[in-house]
Amino acid sequence: MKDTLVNEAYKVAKERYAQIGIDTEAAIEKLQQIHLSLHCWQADDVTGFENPDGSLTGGIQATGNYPGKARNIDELRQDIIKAKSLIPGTHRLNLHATYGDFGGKFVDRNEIEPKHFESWMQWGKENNMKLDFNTTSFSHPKSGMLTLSNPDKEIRDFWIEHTKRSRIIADTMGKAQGDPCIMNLWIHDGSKDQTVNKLLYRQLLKDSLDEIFSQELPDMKDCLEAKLFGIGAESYTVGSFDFYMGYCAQNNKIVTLDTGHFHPTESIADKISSVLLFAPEVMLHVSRPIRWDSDHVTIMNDDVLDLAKELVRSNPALDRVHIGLDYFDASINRIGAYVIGSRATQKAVLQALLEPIEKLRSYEANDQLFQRLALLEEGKALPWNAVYDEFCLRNNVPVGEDFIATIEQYEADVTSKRN
Ligand code: RNT
Ligand code: ZN
Repeated sequence: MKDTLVNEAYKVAKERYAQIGIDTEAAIEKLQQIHLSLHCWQADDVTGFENPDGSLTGGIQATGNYPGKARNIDELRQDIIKAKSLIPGTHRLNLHATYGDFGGKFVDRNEIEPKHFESWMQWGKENNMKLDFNTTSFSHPKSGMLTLSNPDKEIRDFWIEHTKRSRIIADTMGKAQGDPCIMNLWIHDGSKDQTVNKLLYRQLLKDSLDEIFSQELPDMKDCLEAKLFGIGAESYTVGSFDFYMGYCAQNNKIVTLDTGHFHPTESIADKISSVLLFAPEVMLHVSRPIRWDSDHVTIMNDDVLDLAKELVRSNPALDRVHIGLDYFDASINRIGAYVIGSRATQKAVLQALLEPIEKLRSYEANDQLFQRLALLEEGKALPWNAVYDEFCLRNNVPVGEDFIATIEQYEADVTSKRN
């Protein structure tokens, strides 16, 4: 894309927005401050380095076998650096506990330590990426159908130990980067068929969490991710939304909202203004469910746009919401998947930042509802894309579809040679 063309289009867009009282420079500045938490697991289909030959369990699935997935820590890092070079702004990296630098040795989940993530902390510093963290209770012989809610104390204690250690790792990362590491806890605990002792497992999960959180750690923050159902756990999920909403409200923990974890017609956007009244912060897992929690690559669809708009409209929600991505498509170029999803999320946030919210609110307050709807509709076609292009240019990343060629080149030079 010619720089001058981008600049000219931006100049016109800037004036057009000024006509409705919107400062595009302020929107660009704000977007620059939004650091996405990029999920490390798109690069290798949620395999990790604990047992690269193991299969993915816990009711989640990466479908497809597109060639070139990262096979080790160096390849994963190389791919993430490539993806990052095509996404404007500065972003975080979200690691799962199974992505430690285990040096080829088997380290069980109840043995992980900060030293296994030292090279990541170093790498993060060198590459200007702060780290977030996740416990991993799936894809392990002790995963079964119940982990932290297992009536078998030995298994429950194993996962409590894993989670306690994960929090210490997250805290060490937070300290090292001078910014809290956000640690997400998602467990697949549930049941395929009708369950008659639901209360018991939820009581056990609550007790496990209470024990885990009894240790105060200043440099990390906990977030808890609910889910509706998983493959093989269709009838009952211990960690449902009601469960975690209650737990987080009572214990001042961050609520993780994964856009694939609700009934298909439920609006995740509508949850923001409610959840933030009762929980301190929200962590988002922006994903694209198709018919189920399929974890397709995020695109700029109405769901994502609505969500982004709520973040801005529920001001100051943007300051209390962490935006992470969570999808794993193994059927297309994986670096391309990162770039598409990240840029789509940013484009949605930018459009939200460019909304003539004052005017819309005054229409609403005055019961001018035709006017409100008309301005919302007209707003969709305002030249936000020229602002995004300018944002890319200022961040020295390819504008528009130009990143396709860069990824094709990387595929020819690097990923296609892996097998
Ligand atoms: C699963 C959850 C969870 C995982 C990652 C890999 O449904 O969304 O966040 O996708 O932890
Ligand atoms: Zn998720």
